[in-house]
Amino acid sequence: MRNQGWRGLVGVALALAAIALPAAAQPYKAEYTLSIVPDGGTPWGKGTQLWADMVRERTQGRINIRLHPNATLMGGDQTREFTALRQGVIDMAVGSTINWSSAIPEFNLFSLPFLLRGYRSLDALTQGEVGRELFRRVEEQGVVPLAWGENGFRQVTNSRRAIRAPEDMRGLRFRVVGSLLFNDIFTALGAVPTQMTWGEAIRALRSRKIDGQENPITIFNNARLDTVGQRYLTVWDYVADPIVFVVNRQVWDSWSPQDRDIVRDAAVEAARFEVTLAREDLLTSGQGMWENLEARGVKVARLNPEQRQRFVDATRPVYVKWKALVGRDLVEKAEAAVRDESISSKSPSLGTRK
Ligand code: X2X
Repeated sequence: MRNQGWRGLVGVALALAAIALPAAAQPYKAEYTLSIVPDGGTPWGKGTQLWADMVRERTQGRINIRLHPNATLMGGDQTREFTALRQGVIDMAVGSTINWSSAIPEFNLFSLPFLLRGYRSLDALTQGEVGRELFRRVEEQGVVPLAWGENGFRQVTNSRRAIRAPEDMRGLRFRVVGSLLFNDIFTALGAVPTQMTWGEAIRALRSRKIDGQENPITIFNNARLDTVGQRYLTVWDYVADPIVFVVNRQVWDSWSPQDRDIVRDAAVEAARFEVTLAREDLLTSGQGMWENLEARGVKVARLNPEQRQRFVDATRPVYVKWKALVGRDLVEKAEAAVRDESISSKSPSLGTRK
């Protein structure tokens, strides 16, 4: 009896050790890499830096994170970021749903043309069941998602002429990001899309190899695209680009439960700050945003409901094709969430960016 009791205790001790060992076996790294695609001066960059700073401070330096902006950890190729993260080449990232859509096709949801109607509808997706489902997809790929941030609603700019109708885009050469959905949208609108990384895009705009691009206003301003001839901007809010704060699974598992809590809480706080900065037009300091652009020689065009509808109609076949590719169930859930939101807030439609 006594002998058996002793053996039982050993068994329990071994079992406990087995639980504790993997964490103990993986020591903390001296420094963790944190990747982002744009410049550190963007809202995306500032929010990410805040995450790193809060974690370093709250863990008393146990988790020491270095931010690597401008996609340098992937040699500029932003579409490889998620794979590098999965493989542990990168420890952490705050990445765009567009850039990661090659690994997670469901992320193309936010790029379905004209699905979204303002910030509230975007929040209804990321903060609701759709957001949770997308986080499960990320988890399944061996990456730990912690919080949603935001690059922003993407606006179209070019150096040639004002765009108020699909015909205005005919023949113009646009840089598009790395999902074929964007090629389809721009082709449907009669334009000539070319896929490039963001670094290549800035160079191609400067040398006038392309006529235009599409990005949120904060990215436009950070890169000062007005100084490379991008004189026409159309506010069309055709897609939005949420970003996700994540950690590689092995790295996450190597941290103590307390440290994981610190990293998660800091991600949530930093993401909240980041979204506030990204929605510059809602900030008092950002009220003059559009006027500032005009003062720098950028002609800003806004679409009225009829004009917007022509873009919706022209891109409808693309929406239908990609709805099937993203997953009909998920898209229908998203459509219902957008509809419910617009009924509950009675937001009219276009221009309700609150
Ligand atoms: O490449 C872009 O256009 C950017 C910076 O917005 C993304 O990373 C999706």
